[in-house]
Amino acid sequence: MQSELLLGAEAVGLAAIHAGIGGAFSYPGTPATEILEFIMEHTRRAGRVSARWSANEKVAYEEALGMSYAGRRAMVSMKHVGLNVASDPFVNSALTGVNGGVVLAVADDPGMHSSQNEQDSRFYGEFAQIPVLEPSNQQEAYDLTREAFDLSEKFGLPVMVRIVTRLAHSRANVRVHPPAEDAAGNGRLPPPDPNNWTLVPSNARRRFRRLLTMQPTLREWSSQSPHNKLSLAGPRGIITSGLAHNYVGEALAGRDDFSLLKIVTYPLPVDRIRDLVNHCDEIIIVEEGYPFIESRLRGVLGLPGKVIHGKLDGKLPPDGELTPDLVATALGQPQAVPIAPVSDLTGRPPALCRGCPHADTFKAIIDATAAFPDTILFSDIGCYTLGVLPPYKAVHSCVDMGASIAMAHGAAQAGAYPVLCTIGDSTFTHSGMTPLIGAARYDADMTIFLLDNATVAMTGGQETMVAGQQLLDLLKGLGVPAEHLHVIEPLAKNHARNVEVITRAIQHRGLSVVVAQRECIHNRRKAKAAEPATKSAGATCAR
Ligand SMILES: Cc1ncc(C[n+]2csc(CCOP(=O)(O)OP(=O)(O)O)c2C)c(N)n1
Ligand code: SF4
Repeated sequence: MQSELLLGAEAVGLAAIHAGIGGAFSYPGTPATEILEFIMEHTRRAGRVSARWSANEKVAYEEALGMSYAGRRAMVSMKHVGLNVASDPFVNSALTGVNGGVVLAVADDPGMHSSQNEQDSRFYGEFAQIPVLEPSNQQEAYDLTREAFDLSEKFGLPVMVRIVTRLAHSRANVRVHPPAEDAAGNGRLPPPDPNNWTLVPSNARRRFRRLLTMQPTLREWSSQSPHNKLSLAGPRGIITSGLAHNYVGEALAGRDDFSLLKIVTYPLPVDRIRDLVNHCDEIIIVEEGYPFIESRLRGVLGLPGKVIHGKLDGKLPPDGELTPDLVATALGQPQAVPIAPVSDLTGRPPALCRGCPHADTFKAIIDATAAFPDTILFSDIGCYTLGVLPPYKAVHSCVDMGASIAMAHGAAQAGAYPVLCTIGDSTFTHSGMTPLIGAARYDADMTIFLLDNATVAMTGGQETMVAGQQLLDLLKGLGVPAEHLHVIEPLAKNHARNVEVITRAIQHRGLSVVVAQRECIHNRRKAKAAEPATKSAGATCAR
């Protein structure tokens, strides 16, 4: 058996390849990005796996579902908030069911290292009523992802694999198994009855009843799963899952007086939980994310005669990531001996890179709006969100991808003036185009800044869907009048002209769009470094 040193995210990607997928679909988002990047890198020459970025997570999910319908296995991966975007096809796919196995790998971000919230995807799994697997280490990330494809085909349902940042982004040796026998195509299963996939009410009711009648089977599978490990010892019990299992193991090193249940499968393995609860007087639940297991264990009325601890009674903090020390303290164990810091560098706030095109755009916006003290600037998610920080302090909102245009339209309808918004090229094609259609249709009194740096910079420089002239054509096609579509090149030498163009756009009492076109400097460097050696003078990319 071979062994490979893999990130948790890479272990998920490799397992999908070894399970014989026909395709992998995703939209970039930390900490899930490396799943598709790994699959792209490792299947580039194989040819039989289609691995490419999608326009957004909903599209990625639907592409995976289409591949499944056509009889091939499909992997779809995203960060947790991406599942909000993909939730419509995700929830409905539990009714349609799947043909080729569909595995959804979701990476949650407790502690919000690079996210706007720390929602827990297990709730989505329960909401859709599908099986969820939660690995606690890189080996399990590999093993469970492979198994998830078999489960998906066995139950005819999508299966979710939930990982978290610290697992996705840490490495360990993983023993890998030979690729599935039929990995060269994984057959092409015959298409299902099209009525199953066509959710008109008569079919949808039938398919929803199928999903409901499957629930006892799923609960039975979960209760019988050998992945959920129960060891009964003393009257103090611990229920743990995912990454938190490692912290419990570390805290208990050398102690065997606690009873312990490790949960890996959802719906919750009720029989195993009952065994532990019957055996123990006091139970602490240690889980990464929201108190999902804990809230279900407590129910509405609690468990009479049992003492339950966790995030809901303050034994563990309700927000942020768990740490080995937090868990040790909650279990009444000594904390680990502190490791001396390797340096005394203090933390630094993030900032736009020196030479970033967004910096020049913000400088021009700030000077152009100096005469308008009531300016509101809605922003979006990307490197340009850093315009909220000094020295710019120009950004007044950042809610979710694509929100800037719709929020600006709402504010314009409230009579606010001037209303501005900034959105990057990738965020625009992710979910900014639809609100623009409405703003153009009603000639909303607002100015949109489309920051075209020709890449998805914030997540590491993935390729963008549309940039340059194509983006300008797209804007016109969506209804932006040519006379109010302006292009600027954000460079210091153009500052005066750019301020003048922006001022004109703001003074126009209707919709204006200013496209700031200049490539991200890291993208430029990457492109230069990729040029033949004789031509290249550039440094390697810093990110
Ligand atoms: C729903 C969702 N998906 C993915 C992400 C991760 N993400 C943050 S910003 C961003 C795109 C940024 O690209 P762009 O809008 O072109 O701006 P740039 O960073 O290039 O300036 C992505 C994919 C997210 N925050 N939310
Ligand atoms: S990565 Fe590119 S877009 Fe992002 S801050 Fe740096 S230069 Fe600007």
